[in-house]
Amino acid sequence: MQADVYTARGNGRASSPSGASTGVHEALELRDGGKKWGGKGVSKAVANVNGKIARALAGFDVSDQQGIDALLCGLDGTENKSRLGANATTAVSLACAQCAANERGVGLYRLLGGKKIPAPMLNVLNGGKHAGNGVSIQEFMIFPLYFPTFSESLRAGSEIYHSLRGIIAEKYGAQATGVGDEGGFAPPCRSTDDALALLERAIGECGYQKKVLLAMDAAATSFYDAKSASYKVDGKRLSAGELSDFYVSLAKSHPIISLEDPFCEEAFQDFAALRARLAGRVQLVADDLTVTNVERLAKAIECGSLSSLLLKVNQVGTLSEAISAAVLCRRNHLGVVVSHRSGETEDASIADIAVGLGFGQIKAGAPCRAERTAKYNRLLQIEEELPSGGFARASGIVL
Ligand code: 2PG
Ligand code: MG
Repeated sequence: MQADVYTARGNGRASSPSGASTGVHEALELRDGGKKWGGKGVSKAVANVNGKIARALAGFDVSDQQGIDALLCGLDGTENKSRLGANATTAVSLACAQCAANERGVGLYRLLGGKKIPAPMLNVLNGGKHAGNGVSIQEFMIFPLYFPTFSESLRAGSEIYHSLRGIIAEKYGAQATGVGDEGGFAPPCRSTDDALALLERAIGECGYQKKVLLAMDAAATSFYDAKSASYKVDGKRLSAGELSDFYVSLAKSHPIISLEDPFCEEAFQDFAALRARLAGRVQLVADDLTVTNVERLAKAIECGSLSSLLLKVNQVGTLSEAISAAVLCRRNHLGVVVSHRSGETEDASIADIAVGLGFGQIKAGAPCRAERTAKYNRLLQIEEELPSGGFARASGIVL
């Protein structure tokens, strides 16, 4: 949902996205329920923006982001934004940030202080809840890391994406080249190995073997069975230990440099054990485990569960709270991957946030569909504005 903020000197617009594989600990996205829009309407959240929130914010200094976000949290008064809706608070919080940038005549990334353009993780093959192809792992990404500029890394990503399309058409037929939620293809691969092999072949055909690595988001909560405490992957039931062995063997046979949510959203210790096994080789990213929430992140840090945090503003509901999570990561020498959602909008604020925070990594889907390309196009625009380019390459990855 979208919010607009107006002041005497400027205006700002932002939208809150939505996720298909949401973590149970995320802030609540307020939907209307009932029959209209299949229950997915947001008229209650819109009424909260136009009513309570608008009244409370009238006359507030839009450049005081922390003050605005504290006010939104106070007004909501719940642990998980369930009164106002995190969709309402996220849209307003980001619209205020955009308005403050607009008042000063600069891009939001400048207001956030950074100038490092992130390396993109492009999700080119979709599975799990983002596709209907029977593939357990949710995201297979290409990570063009070793290029001198962002635009060159994006070009490589785009070339590989189109080469992958040809390979899939040849192997599974043209009908298998439809795309999933994040713009990646969704072919009926028989195994995780098969999917990774397709990506490697596409990278090889484009001649980028040494410059483009692989990343995966397992989103393992979606294939975890709590009753039997096991995971169903590639048609097999695996214990956490067996799943850990599976990831270690995948990392041996494929050039995987980043792995997100390898276990379910409560498995702090399993994350930590795998992180130790893959130390120095693979970045372990926490998403559903930590949900951009400082308390859960602190617990994950204490357990040693992650090397980088996946940061999504709408998981927590305000920009300031998301920034607090990023600050905690910086203090603990952890990385941050700024991320889109599977249900995105044309809003490109995450591109500015990624540059502004300066951790050097963004995950924004395939180079396909306008809600994904909006983020990449914004990064290209920022690259033109930054004289030195400021591209992060592989520097933001924490292994
Ligand atoms: C994820 C996200 C984005 P969703 O799991 O990392 O790729 O998916 O928005 O469905 O939670
Ligand atoms: Mg994820």
